[in-house]
Amino acid sequence: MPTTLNSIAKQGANGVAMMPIIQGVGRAAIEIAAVLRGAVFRGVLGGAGSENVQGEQQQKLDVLSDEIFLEEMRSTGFVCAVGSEEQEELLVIDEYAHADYVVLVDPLDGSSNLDVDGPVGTIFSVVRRKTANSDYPHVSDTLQSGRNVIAAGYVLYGPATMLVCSVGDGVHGYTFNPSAARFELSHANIRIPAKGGYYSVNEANKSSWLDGMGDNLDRMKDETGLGMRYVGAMVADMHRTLLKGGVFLYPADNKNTTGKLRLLYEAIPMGFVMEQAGGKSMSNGIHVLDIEPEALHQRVPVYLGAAANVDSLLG
Ligand code: P6P
Repeated sequence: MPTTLNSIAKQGANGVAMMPIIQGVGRAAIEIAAVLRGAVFRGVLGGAGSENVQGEQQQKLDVLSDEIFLEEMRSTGFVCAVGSEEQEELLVIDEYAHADYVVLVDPLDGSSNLDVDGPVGTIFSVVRRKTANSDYPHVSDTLQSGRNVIAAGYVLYGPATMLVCSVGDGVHGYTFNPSAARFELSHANIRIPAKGGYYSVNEANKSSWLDGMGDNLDRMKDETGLGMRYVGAMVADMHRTLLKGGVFLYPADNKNTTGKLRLLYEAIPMGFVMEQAGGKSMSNGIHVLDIEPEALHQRVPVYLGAAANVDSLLG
């Protein structure tokens, strides 16, 4: 009997909620994957004619994926609010404003790949609210370090649709089985290889990196001899790093002086997964999971991968 998302390990008092929340992520993933497959025929590729809070052009599918994800989180009954890359403010789910959990999400990461049929993903993280259940959820409920993450992971929309997640007991990969119309365990207890793999970075930005990261990368390349792969969608680059080894990095540069990737719904969930898989996640000289968030859309530099490669990179 295949292992499905119903087997999500129970983690103490949180176990009751984690399974329905991750099942909700799975339902959203199935819906989003179906929309992506038929997007070109439904006229939903391309720009939405709007910008997100980051000032980035929203793709129509960014908006649609955000709506799908929010609806599935609402249907769990355990989520009081969602912090989304696509929404400037915290989205409170009013009928469940008393519920215990807050979810952070990048609903469709790497959406600039869509027009060329490249891989994209969804990234999520779950924390218990800080405010009392009797209070109305507040953005401060999202501003928690990665040490408070209860569950996190990502969906990769590639040749297959994979949901990779952890509830704090290792990292497990579930692949959508079309014939059974459900996610089934395909990669139990993923551990990042200590050696080998690739370095993954947009090297075109190298001349504008801050903090001497250009020289650091050259030194790491000499020390490790790693090849390079880069897709331009964090989920795809992170997934390859997790399975094959190496390091994924997005340093701060003259344009993004505090980094490009978002702390709460990119760096922290990916850092949690990487560390649960035996890897290392660093930013500005400390562990990503130790950063105390100050804003919902805060950006940070990230260095995620096998410990030896991250250490070689950061010196
Ligand atoms: P660049 C996608 O826009 C994203 O947020 C991440 O998914 C990805 O790792 C990064 O930005 C790519 O940025 O500057 O290389 O296109």
